[in-house]
Amino acid sequence: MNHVSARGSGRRTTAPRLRAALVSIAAGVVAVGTTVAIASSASAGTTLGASAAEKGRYFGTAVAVNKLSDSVYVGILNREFNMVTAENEMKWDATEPNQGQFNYTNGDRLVSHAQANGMRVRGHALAWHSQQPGWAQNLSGSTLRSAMLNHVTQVATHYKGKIYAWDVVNEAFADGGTGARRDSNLQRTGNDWIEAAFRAARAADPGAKLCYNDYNTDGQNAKSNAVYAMVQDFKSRGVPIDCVGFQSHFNSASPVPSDYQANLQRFVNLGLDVQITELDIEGSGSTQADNYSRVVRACLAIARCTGITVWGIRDSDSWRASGTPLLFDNSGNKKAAYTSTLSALNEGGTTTPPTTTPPTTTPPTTTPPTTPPPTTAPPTTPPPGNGGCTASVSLNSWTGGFVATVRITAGSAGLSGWVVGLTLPSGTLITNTWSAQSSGTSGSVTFRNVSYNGTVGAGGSTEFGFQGTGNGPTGTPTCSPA
Ligand code: G2I
Repeated sequence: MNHVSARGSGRRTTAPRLRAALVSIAAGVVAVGTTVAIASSASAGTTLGASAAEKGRYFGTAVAVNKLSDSVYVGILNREFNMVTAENEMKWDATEPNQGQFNYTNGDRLVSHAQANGMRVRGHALAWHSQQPGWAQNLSGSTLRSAMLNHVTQVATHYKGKIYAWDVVNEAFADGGTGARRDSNLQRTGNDWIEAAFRAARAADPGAKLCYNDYNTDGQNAKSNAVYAMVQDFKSRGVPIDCVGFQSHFNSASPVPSDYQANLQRFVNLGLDVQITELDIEGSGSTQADNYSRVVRACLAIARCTGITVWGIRDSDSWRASGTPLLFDNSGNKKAAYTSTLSALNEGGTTTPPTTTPPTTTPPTTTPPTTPPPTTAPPTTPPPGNGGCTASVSLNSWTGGFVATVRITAGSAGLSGWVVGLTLPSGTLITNTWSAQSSGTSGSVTFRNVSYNGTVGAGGSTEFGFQGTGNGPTGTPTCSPA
């Protein structure tokens, strides 16, 4: 594919100019597919993660930790993905098999693997009617409510600082046309169980985005309307929620809805992020490939659709393997759906990257801020006019902690690597860094690109982030090509 050859060193000097020319042609002739595809190929990523990162997004997969010893599986995982979700290992039955006895062995293995390979982690799932341990299934009323809140608190505290976003509550609405809550032991503890879970999660890990996650909510219907009304109510009352996950399990009986993008957009309009959290599409060949590219295009068209996760790597890894719903075949070969997904990620010259979500409400219960946490304006760094790069920081802060998102913008020569330097106030400590390698945790710190985000096309940008205790960095970071 020309994606690969375009990244060869011999073409680096001419590619940006060619791309710039073609992008300007494309800008004037909207929706001429061929032109856009050629234009983007000059700086396009060659893996799902790298291509998503060029658009300011992530591309993730569900991981079964017992497959981390399978070299084909791990090879694809490490090459293609920059976000992981534990398929089962962070669920209630796995993490608290006996009441009050927590087992994080397999969840921790996934986090270690992710951190060692420059990937971030989506947490799945803190409170859910399914995959509860037997002891919880037998509880009810206030005993169950307390046990659930303790579970949320313990697990979110254990993984504090290591999780990009938590599915705090999963699948709490009923299918069908009623728009009602799903009947479950958790629901029977009182209608406010969902907001109670979100509040407990925010108090335990104020740096994690907190999501509500569900299926059959991908288009506008009674179920998604009910979720929408709940989120609207949460926002109006200050219940901490930052994102909604759309599982997006599709097949011929449940196809990609025609109003998929519009439905995701209406949630974004409520003031939160959306994520595609468990994507798989049964089928094969060009039909499946076209459906995957539709989903990718919908996400890229929405500024606050922050990323896409597929629910497994090879078809044989899927919870519904017979439907061959994933991007790699049983041997690990790329399918047509992989190619169309990568092409869709590489389409278009520029896409507005997602903004950083400010904390929606006063977060920790331990040290409640008297005013809503301050949020700095999103970065508006102009691209540098030469071969260098610039960096800017966007901060979400609260009393005692912060999350910093750093945007690197390449100059006219593009980048094949970058180093960002900044100084932290005394007493500030970095507790977690993603999408960069940091030289230290305090004082003057430098951050270098990781494997998938070093290459940035002319005028393009990429992001990394870190979080810590104390106050966030002040001043403009330095940026230089590496
Ligand atoms: O069902 C697909 C997904 C729907 N949304 C929530 C997700 O958490 C859910 O994932 C699936 C996993 O992919 C399966 O792997 O959740 C299933 C359980 O609801 C998982 O299946 C379970 C089997 O039912 C168990 O028998 C098995 O012990 O996986 C367990 C671990 O392999």
